[in-house]
Amino acid sequence: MKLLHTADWHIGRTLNGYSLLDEQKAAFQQILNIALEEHVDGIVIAGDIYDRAIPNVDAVTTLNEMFKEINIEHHLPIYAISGNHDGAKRLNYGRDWMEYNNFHLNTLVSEAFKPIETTEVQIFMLPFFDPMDVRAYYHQQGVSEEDTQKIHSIVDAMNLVLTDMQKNFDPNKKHLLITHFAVTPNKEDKIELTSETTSTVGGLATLTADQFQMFDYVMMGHIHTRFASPSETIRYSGSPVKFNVKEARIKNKGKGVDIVEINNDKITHTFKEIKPQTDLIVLEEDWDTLTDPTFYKQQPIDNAWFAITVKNFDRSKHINVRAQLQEIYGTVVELDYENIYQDKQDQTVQNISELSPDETVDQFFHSITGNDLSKTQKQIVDKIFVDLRKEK
Ligand SMILES: [Mn+2]
Repeated sequence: MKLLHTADWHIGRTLNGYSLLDEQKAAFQQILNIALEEHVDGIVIAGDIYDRAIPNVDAVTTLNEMFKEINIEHHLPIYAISGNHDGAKRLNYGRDWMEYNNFHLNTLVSEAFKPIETTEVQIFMLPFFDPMDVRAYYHQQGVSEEDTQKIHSIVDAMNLVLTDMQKNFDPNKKHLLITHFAVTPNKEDKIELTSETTSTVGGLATLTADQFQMFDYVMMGHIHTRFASPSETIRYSGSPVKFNVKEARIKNKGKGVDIVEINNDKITHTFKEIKPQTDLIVLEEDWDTLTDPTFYKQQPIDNAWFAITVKNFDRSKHINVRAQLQEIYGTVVELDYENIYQDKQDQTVQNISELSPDETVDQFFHSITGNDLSKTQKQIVDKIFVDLRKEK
């Protein structure tokens, strides 16, 4: 059996207000092409399919088209679960109908215990959950409230769920798990998590690789880089698209999907790259360099988004900085300055809560330009604050 493993599509996501939908569509076409070239038996989407619980109309329409292409046009099975960004109940709509076409979608803990069976494998699909969801599930199963109260952390909850899954293991088959959590290599090692949502996992304890050892292979979502995979058999595919500037800073770490091949003797994974349609480039240079044609002509200015930090910048000497940079680079999704007065600023800025509003403006102006407000400028600031107080 051969599966394509992807996760964290976050359809509908924006980057500082810029829609990523076209980028996500381009990535999707590549994912589909890889699936067809590799003749996979299905596509695994390990959670965070949408970016939010109530996605906008464009996002819903786009995802619907994607699923249609995979499942109806190309007859490829889909194995999908919800992540912490998805609205579990909403995404669950239509589940029973889709099942008829090999579109498997689990969004509730209660759906995780019955695997999808082929002649060689059992695929368990465990959506993202909160310890509270697991308490509710076991309470429904007739476990006393006293006992469900003992499920404190995500680790407690996961151990219970995995143990009950294991009861349904067929010893003659390989056991695969699709899930959506932050899992670390072992209790001692802490890896840097790049998902901004890890704090919502709940509980103080962290899930560790050893908890999942009963599975032959685990396909995960939640952390957006495959380099966070805790072991050879517990893998993150990473997101197919770069979602933020922090990710763009990490050079030579392309996005992609995994092709997972399940054979009798072993399970292997092969990374397949997805090329960005519009790349996100981080530049940190002096103003003179940024506006020097010999520099910017080497940049993919027709075909990329830029996050720019202007170094050693004297803002008093320039106006319309963003406009000038956009003239050269096109879309500038993020603009920062490293001020030449930075040191001075550190000395002069006092505890901001001790300053009056006009003093705050005064200090800000000084830290940016190195000058004090003129008499006229002070009058303008005063007038604005007086007007604001009136509005209150
Ligand atoms: Mn995610």
